[in-house]
Amino acid sequence: MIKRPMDTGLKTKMSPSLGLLTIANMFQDKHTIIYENENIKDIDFNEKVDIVGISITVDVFFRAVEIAKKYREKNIPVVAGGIHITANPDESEEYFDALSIGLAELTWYDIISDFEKGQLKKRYYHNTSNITPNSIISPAYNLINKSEYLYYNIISTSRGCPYKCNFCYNSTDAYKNLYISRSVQDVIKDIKAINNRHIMFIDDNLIGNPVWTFELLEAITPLNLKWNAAVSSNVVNIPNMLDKMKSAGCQSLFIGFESINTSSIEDAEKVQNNVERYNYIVSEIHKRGIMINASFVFGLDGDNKDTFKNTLKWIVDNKIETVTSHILTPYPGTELFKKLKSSGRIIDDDYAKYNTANVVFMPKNMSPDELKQGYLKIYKDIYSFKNIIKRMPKSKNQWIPYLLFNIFYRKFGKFTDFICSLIGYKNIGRLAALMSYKTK
Ligand code: B12
Ligand code: SF4
Repeated sequence: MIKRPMDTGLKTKMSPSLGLLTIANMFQDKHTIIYENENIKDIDFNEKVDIVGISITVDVFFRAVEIAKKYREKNIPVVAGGIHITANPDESEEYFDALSIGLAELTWYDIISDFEKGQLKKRYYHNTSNITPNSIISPAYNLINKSEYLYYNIISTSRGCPYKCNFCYNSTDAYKNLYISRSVQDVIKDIKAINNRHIMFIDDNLIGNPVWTFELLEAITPLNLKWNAAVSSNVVNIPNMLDKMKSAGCQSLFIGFESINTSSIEDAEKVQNNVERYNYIVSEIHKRGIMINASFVFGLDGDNKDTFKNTLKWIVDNKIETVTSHILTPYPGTELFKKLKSSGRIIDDDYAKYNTANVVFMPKNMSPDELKQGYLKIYKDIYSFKNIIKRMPKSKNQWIPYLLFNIFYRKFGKFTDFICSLIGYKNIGRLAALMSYKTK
């Protein structure tokens, strides 16, 4: 993983790859699986293996090519999969023996079967026409070395998103028509396998299918969990949803507000966001004692230099507990990428910079440097001591998780990273969860 200026080692050791653990679970009863993560330790290229699978996001594409080269020099076939390969397969073919385009659940069995027959094909596309909730496979949680990660208590309850914002991987060909929620019983099995009362649902949108969400909330309420999830901002339009979430143990919600400019929201084709209702959304969520992690993206066509100070003011005025900011990044294969490419606005094709901390396209109403500096400054300003104090939640119960995240993760991440290296990431993660949510 390529770190951004504000990232510390904590970011790289945050959680294991559910994509790789999913393919691991598909064959762990038949074959020996070795799960490697070079953010944690160097890859052992001398290990005797028959076939290698790599999970690839855009920022690590070139590193994945280097890794593949080393195995292929030893005649070990390499299969590439994951979001970037799925979104943008055409540029990748020459570097790998096979490409998995889409969900491993719908490609990996064929890949291994063809490999065993010596007939590995170049491309495997997922065919989602017959997909059912039970098609989705649980990750092999048993393979996680918990001491290496800050968190391992992550669950993906779905694939895809019902919305298709133009900057998101969900607007790419392979995901355009895909949104599926898993069976609630399978999700409960994952919760049991994780065996922790604090759970993070890492789906794109936990309320993509509200009927299903109510079913899930009903099923987890008796488990007495504390949990976090990402939802779209129209969560407040669904009667009872927030009440039900609260009573099922919801602690905080990640919401893609993206911009406080209506024209930027239109530019992103984010139809579910209504800027006029942002204050109301925040007050309804806060009223129920749920914290907000607001996500913003800067550089949309409606943004200019003033966007940064206006957004900062909105964040502080609304006492948003935590904020994740990004520079708009046209991931290859997305509708945004196609639009910027066709109008000659892509100015950097080094994918290692496509990690939302670099300007790789020509913004409309700012220079690339103004966008970059504005983004760096707003991050600093949001997490200045003055603004951390101003944003303090009203409820005392939330002070510990709030301060832990704002100060020990965002502000003094390097120090926290150092402490973690002394006493173990898992221990710090557990301690933080214990202090924040009184879980084990
Ligand atoms: C959790 C998460 C993180 C976590 C943990 C990452 C980790 N250790 O895996 C953290 C916070 C650390 C993180 C960091 C970043 N992330 Co992130 N993250 C996610 C998130 C929300 C969920 C990923 C997940 O676990 N999904 C569930 C698993 C089961 O799905 P999956 O990985 O896609 O795997 C399936 C298929 O892709 C396929 N598959 C995957 N790998 C393989 C391999 C083989 C061999 C095969 C056959 C199939 C296969 O089968 C799997 C099962 O169905 C996704 C959004 C999303 N919904 O996917 C973004 C996402 C992957 N992240 C993204 C980005 C950009 C980043 C960062 C660069 C952000 C940043 N600003 O720093 C960094 C660095 C990424 C990196 N190099 O690891 C983008 C990637 C865009 C792209 N086109 O590549 C995404 C899609 C978010 C978005 N909407 O844009 N991330
Ligand atoms: S709502 Fe979020 S996950 Fe869904 S398409 Fe838009 S940006 Fe992507």
